[in-house]
Amino acid sequence: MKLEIAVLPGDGIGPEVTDQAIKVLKAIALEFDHMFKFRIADVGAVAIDNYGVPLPEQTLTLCASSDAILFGAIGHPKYDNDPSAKVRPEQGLLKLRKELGLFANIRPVKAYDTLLDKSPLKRHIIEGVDISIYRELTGGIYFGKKELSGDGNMASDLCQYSREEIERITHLAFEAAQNRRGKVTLVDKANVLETSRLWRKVVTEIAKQYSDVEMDFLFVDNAAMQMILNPKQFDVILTENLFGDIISDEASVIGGSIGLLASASVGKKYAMFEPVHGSFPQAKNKGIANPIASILSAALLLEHFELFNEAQMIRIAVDKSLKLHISTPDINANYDTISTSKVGDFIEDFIHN
Ligand code: GGG
Repeated sequence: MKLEIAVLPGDGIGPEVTDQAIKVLKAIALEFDHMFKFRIADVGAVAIDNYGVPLPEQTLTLCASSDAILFGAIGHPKYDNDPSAKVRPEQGLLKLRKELGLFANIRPVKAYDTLLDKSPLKRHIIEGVDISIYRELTGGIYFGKKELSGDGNMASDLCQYSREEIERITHLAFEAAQNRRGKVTLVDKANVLETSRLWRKVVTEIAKQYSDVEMDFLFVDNAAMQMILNPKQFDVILTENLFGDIISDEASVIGGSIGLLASASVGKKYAMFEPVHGSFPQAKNKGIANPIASILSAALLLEHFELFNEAQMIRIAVDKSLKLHISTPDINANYDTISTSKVGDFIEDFIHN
């Protein structure tokens, strides 16, 4: 297969983890006789430095003319503590999702057998956990009108959802559940929020078309607690933008590190693959960033193009690396530390052998 992949490494540890994913994809291309072409562009703080905007026109054009996008991470501390900053790295990612219509962010969460004792949660609670989170990505409070009063003492962010925005991701979530354990949990705050009540109404209607899928609802505060108390009850979690962002970071504790959590963002036409983690600036260029989330995002990219054997090869290599403690310090505290690129080298070698 021939694939043109736009690569947006971004900021902080983004470039170093993305390098490892590219290394692994190149190994897959060689072993399985594919042709992957990588074209790199700026996004985030690095794009602001180079072009004055977080998503330059040429980056967007490149993404729109590629088969898929491999994204690293964005964010820079100099913007975090500056409330007056007019441009921010994160705007690049949000604009990219909106412009390309990437409305569903799929975040698989699983407990790795070899890391069961790494999680602060008890082994019997997390053993066997396998959740797929469907986070709505182009609506809600992230994209509603934002206002700050003239005196700077009042601010608002509008949370808005349309029926159509809810419907399209709901169908994806139910289709996913049909191929999994047949359950969708809608996470909302319908006792308080009007948008959540619309979500419940629309999801309940759509659920009738999927009689083989069980559906339940949880308020987000309860869902946050259930994720720690009894995560095995979840199969597919369907939720809006902000709740999905928070719940999935919480769920990463089950796997043992957010450095293991990959994601796919899909729309009607485009697809982007990125680690769930951010730019982790403190770790930049120290060789301590975990590349597995980025490498597993590459596996999701392959699955998107139905290259299942290739993706499976990456997953087996990742499992093996974890089993042998070929891991970065976030999950390897009791063993010798392995650098970001050494983890990538191990997975690359495994694929070649
Ligand atoms: N790789 C994910 C990343 O860079 N996240 C940084 C961020 O600001 N994300 C906002 C969001 O996911 O909503």
